[in-house]
Amino acid sequence: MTAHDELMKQATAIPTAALHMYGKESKPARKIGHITVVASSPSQGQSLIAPLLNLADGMRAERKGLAALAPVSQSAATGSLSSPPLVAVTMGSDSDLPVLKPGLALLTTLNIPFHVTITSAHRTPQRMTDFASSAVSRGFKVIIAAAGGAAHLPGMIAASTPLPVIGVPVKPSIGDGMDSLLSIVQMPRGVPVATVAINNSVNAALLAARILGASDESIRLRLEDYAENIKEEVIAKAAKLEDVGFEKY
Ligand code: RP5
Repeated sequence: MTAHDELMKQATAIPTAALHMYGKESKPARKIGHITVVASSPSQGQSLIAPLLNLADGMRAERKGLAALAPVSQSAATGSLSSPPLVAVTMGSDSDLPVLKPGLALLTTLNIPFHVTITSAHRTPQRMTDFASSAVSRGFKVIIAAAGGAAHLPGMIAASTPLPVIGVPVKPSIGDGMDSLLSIVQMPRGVPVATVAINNSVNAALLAARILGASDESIRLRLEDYAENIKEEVIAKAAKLEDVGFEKY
């Protein structure tokens, strides 16, 4: 049994899939066939092919001796939403996670499915490159990348994908975070990284939502609701301040 037998088996189990094998001998990285999957919408298509992509990623990782990238449908990594993740959120270290949590919570509130993982630019460079270069085929539309210190992760991710990348500069344990900010924002021309303020994962989530909302009306409407809510919060605070005075507020 060859490595791709399981892939062929799973593909033929999809009623709307057709398998086209070229009759070539199987070798690493050689294209020996392709699979056509017919679906009624892009999201249905992504759901159908997600198990095949996960399997292919796992086979590739095993061949290269790497830890497999987490499957796109893994619920613990994708928040509480079951549809295929549109936003990939990655960070250089689990020590960045507390900074990202408010942004992840906001993506959940906005009903935007996301996938969250760790890809260190200097500790796991191959994993980072595999993650970025497979982001399009895994169905992601936007990437949020957080890093601190010599924060090269967002730029390196942007170098390996055509998707928009939003960088979150994380304030390190030493210093004020200006090193992270400048490392991410000062990308040389040709490889852009949209950079938010230091530790501002909420703005990263909102920017990702705005990018998706440009072509998705339901996300755009939820963003309008969000803007209305924060406006009302300020108006209520102003009314209270004017009512009770600054000392009692
Ligand atoms: C960067 O180094 C990470 O993004 C993190 O902000 C920083 C420190 O990482 P740890 O030493 O806490 O793992 O790669």
